[in-house]
Amino acid sequence: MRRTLYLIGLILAGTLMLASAGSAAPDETDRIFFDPPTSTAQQGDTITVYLTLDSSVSTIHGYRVKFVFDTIVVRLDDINPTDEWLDIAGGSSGQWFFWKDTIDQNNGQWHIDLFSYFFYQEKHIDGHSRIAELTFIADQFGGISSLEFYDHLLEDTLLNSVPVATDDAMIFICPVDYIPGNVNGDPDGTINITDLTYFVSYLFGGGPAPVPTMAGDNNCDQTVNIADLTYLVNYLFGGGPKPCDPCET
Ligand SMILES: [Ca+2]
Ligand SMILES: [Ca+2]
Repeated sequence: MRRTLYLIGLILAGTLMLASAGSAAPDETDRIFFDPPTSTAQQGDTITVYLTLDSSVSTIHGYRVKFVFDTIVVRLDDINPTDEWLDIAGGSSGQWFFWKDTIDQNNGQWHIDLFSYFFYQEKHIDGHSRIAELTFIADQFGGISSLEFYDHLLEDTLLNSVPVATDDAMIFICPVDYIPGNVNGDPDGTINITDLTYFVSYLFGGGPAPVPTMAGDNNCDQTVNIADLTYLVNYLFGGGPKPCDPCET
């Protein structure tokens, strides 16, 4: 009798373990995405976007992604594995492989093929990990480009495909080439007391207009007036917020 109860207990325990293993899986899907999902830059700026893996369940051997972007809007500067990825791999160059290639350049779009894997090993990546760093140069004033996955693969140690979701990203190049607060339009974009003097002279002394005029719109309400002067004074001397960013309004 005791032996029978013992066997029933074992069967029940096994059933519960199977049930709990089965219930843990459904909503835990690994995800590969670009971080940040949205970038805004001035023309000529360098834009950094991280290829990121959010892994909750997988022990992986490597990844491969193909993505496309608009090369009229942004120019690819470089792609490298992150220190985070190399740390996961084990650091030494004999323990990982990284490869990138431009596989098509049609119609102003570049198609990039990127993959990396660990030699002779698998790694459990638990959580959010930046796996590659992409840098772009913002080329087109006012341009918009998506960073769009069109193929992807996450492999486990047996080279089986692991289910993975992807999220694309967007890059916006600001259509405004002035910096509010840099009222005198100096090339390095500095906002200081010289701008305040210049602005006071314009508003009250018949001096020249801001360069360009909208560089005096410090609160981004599309007009240039004394409220913008108050805003600038508060920024320079009162600990107030920096003049607004017209790319974000
Ligand atoms: Ca200035
Ligand atoms: Ca204003």
